[in-house]
Amino acid sequence: MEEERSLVLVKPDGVERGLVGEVIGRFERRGLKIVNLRMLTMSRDMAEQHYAEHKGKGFYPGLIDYITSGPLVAMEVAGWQAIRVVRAMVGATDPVEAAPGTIRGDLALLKGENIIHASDSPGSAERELQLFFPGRGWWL
Ligand code: D4T
Repeated sequence: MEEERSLVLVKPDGVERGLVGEVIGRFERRGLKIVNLRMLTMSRDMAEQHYAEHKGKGFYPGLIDYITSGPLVAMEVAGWQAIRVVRAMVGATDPVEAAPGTIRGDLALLKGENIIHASDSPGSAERELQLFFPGRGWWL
């Protein structure tokens, strides 16, 4: 655990609600750096790769529909223990359980529309970053 990179998504509901600047601003004010950024609409194929671990679960079809429903913003966030720090700032998966002061605790209400994703380990961060930023390097 030291300098780390996390893949963060502002999901389609977050983009639709105009929360991209709010989310990026929180990371920047914390001292984290945005070192890669792109807006895209995920294909179903890409969504199935990103959420492979959830395949077969009851909420999976709705999750794929939701994440492919419109443009999202993907970013690579870098900094000291970035994976842990970003997850703490994002809050619990179910916004009802998310502490006030966290992104979900302040800005979201429903588990199926929780506005943001952040990598949960260095291994998933590397896999997710390659999916959204293929061929990226570590020079930034
Ligand atoms: P993501 O991956 O979107 O950052 O969310 P988390 O890491 O916080 O949570 P997760 O992978 O367990 O869930 C992925 C995604 O599925 C939705 N979801 C999850 C849902 O709609 N119902 C559920 O019961 C669960 C567990 C929310 C986030």
